[in-house]
Amino acid sequence: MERTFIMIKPDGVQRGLIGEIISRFEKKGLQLLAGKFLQLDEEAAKKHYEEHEGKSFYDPLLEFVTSGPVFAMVWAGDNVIALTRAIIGKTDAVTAAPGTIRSDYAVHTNFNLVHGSDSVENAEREIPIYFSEHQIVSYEHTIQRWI
Ligand code: RTP
Ligand code: MG
Repeated sequence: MERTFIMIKPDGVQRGLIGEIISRFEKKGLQLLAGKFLQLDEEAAKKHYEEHEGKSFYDPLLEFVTSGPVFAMVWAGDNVIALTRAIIGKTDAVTAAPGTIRSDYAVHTNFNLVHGSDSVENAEREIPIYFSEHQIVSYEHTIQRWI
């Protein structure tokens, strides 16, 4: 089963959207495998966003994601990476499709509420930054029969 790393960013937490965001993934029929409320230190943030080092938005991005608590999760399901990216919407709230999280709730690219891994390689690289394997559960998801 494909896995992905999802993180509700500090703006999503502060705006009271944890439940709303989790609800969208739950209602889709995806399976929650792990969840953790934490504040990122600079080292973890740098590891997470290493692919963006040197870009113009890198420093503000690090400052933003370390500015307050985040809610980190692992979700699973067939095509979970593509499905969660579709539910989240494009990076820029202006071009994100209506009905996506970023279109419905975000205004600026810099504060776009939620992160989702963009490939299997990145998901498997990001998950261990936040979770050890024993913190990730494995259970029969009975809803799978219906979706
Ligand atoms: P994320 O990694 O957070 O899920 O977002 P993403 O894939 O949609 O976008 P990505 O290109 O990976 O960029 C990571 C985060 O950096 C900020 N960003 N700002 N001002 C800009 O042009 C710009 N581009 C990216 C956003 O917060 C984005 O989510
Ligand atoms: Mg990304």
